[in-house]
Amino acid sequence: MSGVVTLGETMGLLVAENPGPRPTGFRLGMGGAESNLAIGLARLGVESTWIGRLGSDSTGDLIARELRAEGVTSRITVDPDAPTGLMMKSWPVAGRTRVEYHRRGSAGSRLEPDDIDEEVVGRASVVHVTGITPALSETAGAAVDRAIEIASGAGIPVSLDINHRASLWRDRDAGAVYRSLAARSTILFAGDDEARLLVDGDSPEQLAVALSGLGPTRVLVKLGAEGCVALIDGDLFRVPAVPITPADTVGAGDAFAAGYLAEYVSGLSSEQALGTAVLAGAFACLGAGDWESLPHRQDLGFLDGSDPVQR
Ligand code: KDG
Repeated sequence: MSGVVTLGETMGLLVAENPGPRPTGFRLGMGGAESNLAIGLARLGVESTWIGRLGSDSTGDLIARELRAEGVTSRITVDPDAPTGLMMKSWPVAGRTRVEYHRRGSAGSRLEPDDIDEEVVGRASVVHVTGITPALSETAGAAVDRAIEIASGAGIPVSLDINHRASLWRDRDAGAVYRSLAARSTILFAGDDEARLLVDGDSPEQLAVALSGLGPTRVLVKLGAEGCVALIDGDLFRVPAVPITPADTVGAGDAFAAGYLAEYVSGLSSEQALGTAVLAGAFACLGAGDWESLPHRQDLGFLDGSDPVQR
């Protein structure tokens, strides 16, 4: 088994140490929706594999090292002709986060179907993709299609997180691409705004029903501070969020998906899986990095409403 297998772009992430409209003091880390998920799973004790392309540069080395340190298996194609992408995160005013991308032509965006290791994907328990990857380039979109094709051929569930990035799509029709991916997925994660790019609906419950009409049997509509609504094999669930004071909400969706998938692959009940999902999502908001505050399994008890003092 190769555990949960995911693919996508991971970039260097420069986080401003001095916030404000003219931020300074950027510290280099890394981030990417799919590798955030892979780290979240590894921290919860679930084997995970990340497939992607990195440049032959120090940012690429840093990403490979961090993933190794976090216990994520990676299948990296080193691209000698393109740099690892970069993004910058800052806080122009309190409570508002600005993310700027420097990723056009990056190594990650040059992912292609031949980078998808058939043997690794064919041994997965779940194959997880996001709506970011097809926005990066035609070859990256074809790589997603290839991974789904291998998974479907082997009877492996496909998990899709919409993860809409408006700036990557510009005037292209993201909704049509998302609907096509959803039709080939078993598990679908979407924020309520993202869901409306695929289907019509007012309430989260209506959106979940409409999304399941596209094909997935497990639909999870993320509602941020309101928690989530899920329609799983015909049963409807509403789970409140775990109350916290958020430092930075970027990465919370990846954490939520990691929490859910960690319990799904272990065969836990929907209630347990959704409970871990909202807990992991809350943890992700506690720090400024996209994945650094993701919980290890033993951390979950700090936010689960039990005794506030742990000895
Ligand atoms: O979900 C968190 C991501 O936004 C971040 O880590 C970077 O993958 C990323 C993207 O493309 O925005």
